[in-house]
Amino acid sequence: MQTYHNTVSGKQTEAKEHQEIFNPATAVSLGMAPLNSEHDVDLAVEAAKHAQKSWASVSDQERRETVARIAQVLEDNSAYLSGLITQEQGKPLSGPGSRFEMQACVGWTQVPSKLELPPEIVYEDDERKDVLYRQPQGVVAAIAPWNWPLMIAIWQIIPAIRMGNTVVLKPSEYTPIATLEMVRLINQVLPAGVLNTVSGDGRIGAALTSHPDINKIMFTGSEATGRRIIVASSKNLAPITLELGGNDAAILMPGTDASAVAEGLFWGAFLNAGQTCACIKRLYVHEDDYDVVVAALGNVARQTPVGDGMDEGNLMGPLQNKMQYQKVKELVDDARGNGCDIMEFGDIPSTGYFLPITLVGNIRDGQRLVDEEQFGPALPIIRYQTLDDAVASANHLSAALGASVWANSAEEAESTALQLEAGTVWINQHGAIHPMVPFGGNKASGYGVEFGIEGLKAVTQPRIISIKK
Ligand code: TXE
Repeated sequence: MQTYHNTVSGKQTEAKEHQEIFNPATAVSLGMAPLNSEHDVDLAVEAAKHAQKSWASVSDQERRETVARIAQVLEDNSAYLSGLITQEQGKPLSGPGSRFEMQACVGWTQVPSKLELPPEIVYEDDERKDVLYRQPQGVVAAIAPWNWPLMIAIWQIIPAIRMGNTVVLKPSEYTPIATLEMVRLINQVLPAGVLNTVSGDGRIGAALTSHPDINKIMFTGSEATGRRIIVASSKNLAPITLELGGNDAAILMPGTDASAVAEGLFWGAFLNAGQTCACIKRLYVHEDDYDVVVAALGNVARQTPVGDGMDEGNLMGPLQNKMQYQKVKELVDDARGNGCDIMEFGDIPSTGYFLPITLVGNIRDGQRLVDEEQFGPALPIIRYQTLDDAVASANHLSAALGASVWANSAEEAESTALQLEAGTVWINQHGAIHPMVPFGGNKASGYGVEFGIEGLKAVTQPRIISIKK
C-alpha cells in the first residue's frame, strides 16, 4: 500500500502515525496519509519562517517567473492529479469535475504570475511625498476544505507565494493525498521551505492557526470552525481571510423561459454534487412558473448520469464523506417528514456515499433544508408570490456568499440583483468565479476577498515611506 508524505523544507518527511484514505465511490483503499503531531506543526512553521526572509528578498520578476513555472508543473501533471482528485474526492473526471478543477488550478496560478502590485504614491504636495509599499506578511497558515481540495489550496497558496510569503498548508483530513502530491510536485520549482504541509484534523489546524509565528491565516470551511480560528488568532494577531460557505439563493424572475435557464440553474445547484461553497442552495420560483420550472429541471436531472467518476460517462459523483452523506440524508428526510415533495432522479450505485439527484418541492423558508447549508445534491424549490417576498426570503439568512437572479434579459434582473445581500450576485449564471474578480462573503459567510489584485493585497501588509521634501 502506498504511503504519501508531507513536504517540509523541500523534503518528504516521515510521520509517526497515518490514516487510511478510501475512495468515496467504491470504498477502495487509496493509501496512507500522515497524521501529524503539534511538534510536526512547529517544525513546518519553523521551516517556513526560515525560508521567508530569503524568499521575500528575491526580485519580484523572479517570483513571477517561479509562479509561472508552478502553473507549468500543474499543467504537466494534471492527468495524474485529476485522477487522484476523482478517486479521493469523488467528482468525476468528465464535465465540471476533476479535469476542470485542474484547469482552474492552472488558471488561478497563471493570473497572479502576471499581476503586479507596484509602490503607489498615496499623497504628494510641495512638502511631502508618501509612498505605499506592499510587503509580505510572513508565514501564512492555509487551511483547506475537502470539496475542491486542490483548487482552493491553490487560491490560498499562490497569491501568498507570489507576494513573498511562505506557507504551511493543511489539507482537509478527508482529502489529503491529492494535495500532498500536488505540493510535492510544486516543490520541484520552489526554494526549500517556501511551501510546506502538515496533515491531520482540527487539532492540527488549531495548533497551526494559533502558532505564534503565523502572520496570516487563509481559511475556507465551516462557519463554526471559522469562529474558532478567529479566537485562535488572538495568540498571533494574524489577519484572516475567511470563506465560510453559504446558502446561496437564486431568484427566477416571473415569466422567465424555463427551458432557456434550466441547464444553468441545474449546474449552478448540482456542481460537484452540490458540494460547492457558491452553489444554488435555495431556488425561489414564482407560483405561476413553478410547475414548468420543476419539469425543466427534472429533464436535465434525468440526463445526468451519477456514478463512479473514473467512468468517463458519469457527470456526478458521490458525497465525499460519511459525515456529509448523513447530513444531506437527514435534511431530505426532515423535508419528507414535513410533507414536502421529494423528487429523486437516476439510478445510483449501491456502494459508496451516493445520493440521488433530488428536487424538493412544496417547501418553505424555516424548514431545515432551506435554512441550513445542505452541501449536497438536494435542491429546495420555493414558490413566491411577489418579487419583494422573494428578495426578503433570499436575504433572511445570515449566510451571504453568493446569490443569483435569472431572467429573460440581464436588464430585467438588475434592480432585483442590487437588493440581494451577498458577496457576489450573478445574473443568468451562478458560481461563475474568475481569477481576476474579487470573491468573498458578506455577513456570516466570512470576510476578506480572494483573487485578482485585491486578493494579492490581502496577503501583504502596507508599509508607508513618508518623505519630507
Ligand atoms: O468543515 P471544517 P467540515 C461546510 C459544509 C460542511 C460543514 C462541515 O456545510 O457540511 O462545513 O465540514 C480544519 N482550527 N463546508 O467538518 O471543520 C479541518 O481540518 C483550524 C463548507 O469539513 O470547517 C479542515 O481542513 N482548522 C466549505 C478545514 O478546517 C480546523 C467547505 C475545514 O473543515 C479546526 C467545507 C480548527 N479548530 C465544508 N477544525 C466551503 N466554504 O465551501 C477543523 N479545521
